[in-house]
Amino acid sequence: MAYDDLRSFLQSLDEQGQLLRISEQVKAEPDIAAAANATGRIGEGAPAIWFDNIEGFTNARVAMNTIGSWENHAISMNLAPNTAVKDQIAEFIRRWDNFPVAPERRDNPPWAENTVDGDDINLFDILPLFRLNDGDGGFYLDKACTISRDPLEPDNFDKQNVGIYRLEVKGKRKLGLQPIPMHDIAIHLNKAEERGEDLPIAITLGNEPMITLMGATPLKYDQSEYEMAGALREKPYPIATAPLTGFDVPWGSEVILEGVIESRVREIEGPFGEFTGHYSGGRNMTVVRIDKVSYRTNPIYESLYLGMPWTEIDYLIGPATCVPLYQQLKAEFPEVQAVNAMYTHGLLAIISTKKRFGGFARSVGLRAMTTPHGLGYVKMVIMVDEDVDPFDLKQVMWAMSSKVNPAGDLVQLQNMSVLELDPGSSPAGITDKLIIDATTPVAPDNRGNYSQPVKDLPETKEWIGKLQAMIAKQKQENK
Ligand SMILES: [Mn+2]
Repeated sequence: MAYDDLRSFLQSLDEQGQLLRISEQVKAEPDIAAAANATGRIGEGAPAIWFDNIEGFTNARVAMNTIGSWENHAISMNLAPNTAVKDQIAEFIRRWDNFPVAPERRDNPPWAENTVDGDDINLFDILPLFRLNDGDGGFYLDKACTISRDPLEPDNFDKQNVGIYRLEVKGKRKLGLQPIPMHDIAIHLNKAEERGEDLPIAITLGNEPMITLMGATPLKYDQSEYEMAGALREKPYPIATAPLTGFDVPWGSEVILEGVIESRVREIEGPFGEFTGHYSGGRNMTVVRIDKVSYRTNPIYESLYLGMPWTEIDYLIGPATCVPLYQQLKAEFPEVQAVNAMYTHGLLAIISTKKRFGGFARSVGLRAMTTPHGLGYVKMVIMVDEDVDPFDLKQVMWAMSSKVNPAGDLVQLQNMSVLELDPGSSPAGITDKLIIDATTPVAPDNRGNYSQPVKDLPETKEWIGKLQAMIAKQKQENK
C-alpha cells in the first residue's frame, strides 16, 4: 500500500516497531535535535521519534528521523524492514523503469482546512520551530519540498520542479532559501530574475516519504518528480492545486506555504550545520515572502537532524543518489554494473564497469562528473572492475591497493565545479576533481603485471554450505 500522507507512513512505522513515542516533557532546544542526533549514534535500525509534550508549546507534534535507518528507508518504499541495502537499491532501480506514471489530481486536500493570508501570517504560530545545532544561525526548514515552474513555460508540467532546499525562517512570513546553481530551481530563478520578475513558489511541509525522496533525487531538468514518485510507489501520485500559485502540490501535505522568491534580493543567511559535517558559514542567499499558508488542523511538524555523518539525510539521499547516477551512466554505457554514491551525497562515487577497450573506465568516470548530480557533487570517482562490488568496501579497498599505480591511474582535472558547501573547495564552488582508476588495464593499455586473477576454487561453494552446517551443529551441541 502506497502512503498518501505523512500520517499513514507514521502509522506504518508504528505498526512495524519503528516509531518511538517520547512522552516525557522535553525542551524544544536542545532535546528534540539531541534525540534525533542520538538516533544516528545507537547502531543500525534506529526508529523514527515522535514528540507531543514540548515545554512552552500547545498541541505541538513533531516527527524526526522518519527515514533515518535502512529499516525505515525500506518501509518508506513499502518493503519489509529487514530488506538488505543492496536489495533496496535493486528495487529502486527496477521501479525506476516504470517512469513516467501520470499523477492523480484530487480535490479536498486535508491542508485546505485552515488558511491565513498576507500580514496575518505568523509562521511561529503554526510551526513549532527549534534549532538543530548549537552553531546554527536560526530556525531551519530542512525537509520541505519547494515547487517552482519554468517562468518561460509555466504550463510545462515536466519542467515544474520539486526540490528540497534549506530554508531559514527569518520572520513571521519571511524565509531565506539556498538555490544551489546546479539545481533546477536555480534555472527557474535565473530566468525570472533576467526578466526582473519574482519567482512564485509553493513550499510543502510534512510530506509522505516518496516525494521527499524524489525531491532529493537528481532527475533531469524535464523529468517530473511526481511522475517518478508514481513509478517508485507503483501507484499514481496524488496531487492537488495550490490555491494562490495554482502549482501542483502533494495532496497529503500537512502545511503549504505559498509566496515568491523576491527578484534580485540577497541577504545574509546561515550559518547552518550541513551534510558535509561542517557549518556553511553566513552567505548571501535569496529572500522568500510568504503570502498564503494552508494547513491541516494541528499539523504534524516534520524535521531532519543534520550534522556529522551518518545522520538521517545519508539514508534519505543514499539510494536516491546512487540510482539516477547508475541509470544515467547505464543509458550511455551498458557496461556499467553498479554505482555506490552513498558517501557525503556522492562527493565520492564508486563505479564498477566492464571495459570495452583501454582507458574506458576513466571515460566512464569522467561522464559521471558531468551528469546533473555530478556537476555539483561528484568530486572523486573510484573506478573498479565488473567483478568488484562497489557496496563491499573490503573489495573496493582490495582493488585500490592491488590495481592502482599512481603513475597512470590518477586523472586530475583542474578548477571544476562543485557546490559551495564542499569545505575543501577554493574558491568556494571550485575544486580539482580526481578519478582513481582501480580497474585492471586492458589492451592497448598494457601497463602492469597482472597475470591471471586468482579465483575461488570451484568446490569452495559446496564447502561454504558444509562448514556453515557443521558450525551450527557444533554451537547447538555446546549449548
Ligand atoms: Mn526537477
